[in-house]
Amino acid sequence: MTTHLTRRTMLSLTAAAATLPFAGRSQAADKVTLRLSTPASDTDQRAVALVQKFGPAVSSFATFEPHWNATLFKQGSELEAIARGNLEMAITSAQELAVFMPEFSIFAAGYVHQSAAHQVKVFQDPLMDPFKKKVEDELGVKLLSVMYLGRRQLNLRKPKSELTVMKPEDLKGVTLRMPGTDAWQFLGRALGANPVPMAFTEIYTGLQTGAIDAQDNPLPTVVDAKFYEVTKQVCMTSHLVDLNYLAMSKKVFDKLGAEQQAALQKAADDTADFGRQNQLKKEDELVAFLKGKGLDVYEPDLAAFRSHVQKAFLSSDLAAAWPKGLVDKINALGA
Ligand code: KDO
Repeated sequence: MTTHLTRRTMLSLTAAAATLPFAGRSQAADKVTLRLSTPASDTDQRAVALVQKFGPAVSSFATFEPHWNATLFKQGSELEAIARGNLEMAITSAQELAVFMPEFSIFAAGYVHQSAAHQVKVFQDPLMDPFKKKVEDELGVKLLSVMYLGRRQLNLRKPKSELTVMKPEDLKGVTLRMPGTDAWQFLGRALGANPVPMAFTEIYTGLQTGAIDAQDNPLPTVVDAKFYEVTKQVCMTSHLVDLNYLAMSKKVFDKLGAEQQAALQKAADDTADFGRQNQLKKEDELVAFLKGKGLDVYEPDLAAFRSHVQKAFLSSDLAAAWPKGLVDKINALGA
């Protein structure tokens, strides 16, 4: 599932897409069809928010057609699909964008974002403008809103009695599934584990068969994807306050009238807000749920994880691509 496209290929793809006829608009109803592809399931809070808020809010001029569980495009190939003119919308990530624009890895680095509110402040701050512009210019993708995925935690097959994870050293030799891009794999190594790439839709079976020892995701995902059925513990590292971006083809967006564009932007922001509130509530409630299912849920030595992960990122090749002074600017927007 690793994306092999280079930035140069992307530039030629967007140029080719610009010459295609406008494929998304159905002539009969004169409504634009907005197909969204994501690995998320239909019960994920981002999906619920999109169906309840986004679809209805744009229905006077657009038909929103979501495809869940990576059934339309596989995880990690959505940006390419939009750039080629084959898809209108996706839920993408900083890690996926970093494949094409390495500086995006700053938003994928462990212990950088501090909270859901901090993510919103960063996304709305002028510091994001050059990032957003580059994505539009080079991929033909418009980042509409920032969606809250949640605090990522370590979720392991072995019970705590067999493996207690207090420090990064305790993860030595643990095969940790991470999504397939470099920024993700780096995070897995920075945590002290042995990361392996695997698509989201394969995690459950990977845990069930023992192909992997662990996976990381926020608690709502652990529950939504039923990973608790095939794991025995959650170590609450909160190593990444994870975000996704609601993304759209810029070409499709630009074809809309000014009022429609404003309505669509508001719909995206309302959707992200609604999903964020629901996700935060779930994160709070689900510790009890998971304990009720028999899992050990506990906090490790957070200071040890934070310093290990931060040190790894700051001295990495990834950080070499970060604009100078940006970490300080991001920190200044935090609590
Ligand atoms: C995952 O593959 O672990 C991940 O959580 C990565 C996110 O960026 C996002 O793609 C998410 O999966 C999917 O939306 C499924 O929840």
